Amino acid sequence: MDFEAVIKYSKLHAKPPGLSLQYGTAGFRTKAENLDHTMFRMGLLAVLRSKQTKSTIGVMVTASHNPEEDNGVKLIDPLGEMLAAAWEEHATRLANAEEEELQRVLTDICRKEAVDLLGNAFVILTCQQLIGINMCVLFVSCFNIYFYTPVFASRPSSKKLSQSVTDGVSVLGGQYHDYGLVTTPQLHYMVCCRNTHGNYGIATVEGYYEKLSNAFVELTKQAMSQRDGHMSLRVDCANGIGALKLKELGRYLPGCLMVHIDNDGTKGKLNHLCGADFVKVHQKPPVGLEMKPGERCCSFDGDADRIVYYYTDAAGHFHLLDGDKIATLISTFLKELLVKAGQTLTFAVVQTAYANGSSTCYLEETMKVPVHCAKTGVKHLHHKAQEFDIGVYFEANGHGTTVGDAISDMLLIEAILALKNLTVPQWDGMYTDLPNRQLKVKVADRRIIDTTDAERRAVTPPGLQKKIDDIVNKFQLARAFVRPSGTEDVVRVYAEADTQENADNLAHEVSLAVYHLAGGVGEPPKAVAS
Ligand code: 16G
Ligand code: MG
Repeated sequence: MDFEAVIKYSKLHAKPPGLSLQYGTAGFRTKAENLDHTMFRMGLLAVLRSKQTKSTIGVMVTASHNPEEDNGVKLIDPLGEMLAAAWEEHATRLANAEEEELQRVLTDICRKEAVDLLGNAFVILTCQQLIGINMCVLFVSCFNIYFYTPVFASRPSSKKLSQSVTDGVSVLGGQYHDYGLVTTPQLHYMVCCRNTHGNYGIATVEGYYEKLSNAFVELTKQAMSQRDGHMSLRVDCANGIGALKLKELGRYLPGCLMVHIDNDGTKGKLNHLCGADFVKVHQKPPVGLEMKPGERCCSFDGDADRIVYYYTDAAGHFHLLDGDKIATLISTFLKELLVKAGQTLTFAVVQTAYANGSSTCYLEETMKVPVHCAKTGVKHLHHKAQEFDIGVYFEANGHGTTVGDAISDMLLIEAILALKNLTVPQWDGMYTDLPNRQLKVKVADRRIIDTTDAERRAVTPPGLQKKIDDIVNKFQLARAFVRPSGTEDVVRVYAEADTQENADNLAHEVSLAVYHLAGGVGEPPKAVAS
């Protein structure tokens, strides 16, 4: 390794002394102004990982659902999965090394991971810059580097930050190639395809559309031929990249599925009052979408790795079908097929603490499907799901399947609805969600909260869990937990109970407990306005 060059370039991306960051649930996220050095160093790390695995590695520069002044970066492993845990630790150490420690930390990583520095590194960089969001995607593999120049520039930080990544890649001898504008899941797909030499699919966006649309057509052709008229779906694309990609996919889909795209980025701001996260957290329809009663609608999030469905009934009531309902639909479908085929494969559903209690109860007691609870974050669910012949995993927020892919999940849901000849209200009627509420609390240092039992119980600060238990005991069918966010500087609170009013009150009381026992800052949390 040419340490002299690394150190010289590193000075151009100098670390703010004393700044400490953590590779969180899905990479680093913080104010863009504090990320330059991290980007450069993740460029270095991606090359090392590529050399070690002799494979393509993805690096994505993204601000995801965080506010506009934030940005972030995550690495994608050879099979399109999230970065291995040991390398997350290397990432944190590398990002936090002061300039004079850089050489030692790099040498240490190479030694621990037996990186062959003489090996090649192939890197592909793409950027996604849409209204209100910029995401840059970098692939590292053992041969080259691909770079994509953004179309719309609205977050000034991303261009510079992606340049910092490529500086890091080049200083260790990587090369560039442009992979174009892609969604996060498409990036994961490409990484997997490249490293499995076409066995998984062709590593192009066309290959992705062909793979998904062929599977959809194959799966549904019989059901579609028996239908009167086409199926139709309204999609809120959160003003993100999903709109563009869904339009492209449309060319590969037969006329039997009509997709109407709303919030396509031409008018609104990314994720602003729309998108899967907004719909799930606020439990109301997005702005910019005119729903007719009974009309089947869904929302993607900004980078198209989450999806939730919903509709309004004749009385105008809004009904949300979140990740739990999606997991239930998919696992019920698969379970029925397994029973029909007389198969004895191991089968389980993986959820997180956010899963609605009714969904867990329905899966376990009615469907007789084993359910496991994992920590928040796709990587945790993914690894648990891999323990079974068939594992279905979804977070309640609509993040599921391989790494979360709103487009492929949408097609799967549409296919199942067609095959089972189900309407959304019928699907919704599988079980009734317990009313729930999510809140966030600002504290001085969210690391004060440590959790156990897949984040369902707080171990620290002392007294907090006891207080939560006491509050929960005052309500019926109640459950609540708190956890430090892995992507935002807040503590998240989840509560569910027999009525919406009780869920709101429970969430508020637990928020106050967090505020008082875990170093809340600012005004105490206010009661939820129903
Ligand atoms: C990230 C995770 C998502 C998780 C969310 C939780 C990935 C690819 N993404 O977006 O799975 O639900 O963080 O955020 O793992 P929080 O820790 O801020 O609640
Ligand atoms: Mg997302």
